[in-house]
Amino acid sequence: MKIVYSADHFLHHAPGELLFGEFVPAFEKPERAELVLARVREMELGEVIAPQIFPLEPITRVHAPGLMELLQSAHKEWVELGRSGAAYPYTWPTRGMRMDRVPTSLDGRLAFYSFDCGTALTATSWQAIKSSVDVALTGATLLQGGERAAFSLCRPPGHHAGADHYGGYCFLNNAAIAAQKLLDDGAKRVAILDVDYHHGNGTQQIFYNRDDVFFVSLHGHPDQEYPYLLGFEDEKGAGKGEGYNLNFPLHWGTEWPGYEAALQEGIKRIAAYAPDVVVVSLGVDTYKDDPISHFKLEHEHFTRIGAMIKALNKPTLFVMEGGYAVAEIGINAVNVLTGFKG
Ligand code: Q9C
Ligand code: ZN
Repeated sequence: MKIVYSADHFLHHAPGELLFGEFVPAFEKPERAELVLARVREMELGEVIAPQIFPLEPITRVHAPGLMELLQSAHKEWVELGRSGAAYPYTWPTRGMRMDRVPTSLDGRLAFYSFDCGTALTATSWQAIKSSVDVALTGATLLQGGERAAFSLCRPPGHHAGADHYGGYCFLNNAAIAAQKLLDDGAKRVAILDVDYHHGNGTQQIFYNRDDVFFVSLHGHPDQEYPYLLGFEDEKGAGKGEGYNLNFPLHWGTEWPGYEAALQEGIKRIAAYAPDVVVVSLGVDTYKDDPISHFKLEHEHFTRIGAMIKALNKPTLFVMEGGYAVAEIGINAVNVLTGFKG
């Protein structure tokens, strides 16, 4: 399969994140994509191509203009305020606060459009964010050109970004934008299978009221795990979208048998949906040694995940999401893809 990659991802390198009371180096760092790329080459997975450059229009199909504008201008405004370092929010809206008007100040807009303190904007982040979307959209184009599968080596990741909010190291939802583009260009139904360790809250929110995207996510139980406020089993979609959202919250310590059973059920439900295309939000932070996660998958299980997805026999776009056991991220991500190739 072809791999879409851009070195533009280096332009997003956060200085760090506030985690459990300490400012720590960013887990989501450039080395991640480089090690996946190195493993792709080592395993001769396929030709590595550069993304096409798309207009902003496919992004506006998914995201609010105010969010897009903030991601582009936040750091410049930050510097104009005399500040150094990267732009972070430091307050968030809560019940009873005004959500019917967008603040005009920079700090107000950072608060309004974000949901955590781990997702920094630097002077050049926007170029990497936009390029990551182009990597995903180019992968979608490959499927439209008749390829059975493609791997969009996106960085920064996307699945925590909703229509009008960013967080969880994610700014724009690469997988959702690619899925929407496939629909806009003629697909009738797209299934998104999210195997990242964290709940794909952004993707769920974007498609929650719709029946043309079936979202299935396996993730750390929100009773225990980030993002804590979404990803429960009883979130099944709303309105026309009722029945088209499926969450498998799994507890800390989940090992392959429990994971496999949930994945098998999710895949069965996707097959019943009969999608034209499958988009996989491919996070490998389910790995046993991931520094911020609590599942117990081993290298060989990623190969099994790929083989199970292959059994759907659908055109499949893999979009890179999380995975922070950096030394092993290449093995785990590429195992899914070689498992898929069979
Ligand atoms: N409990 C992705 O994998 N911080 N994002 C968690 C540790 C946020 C992960 C803190 C994790 C976001 C794309
Ligand atoms: Zn994750």
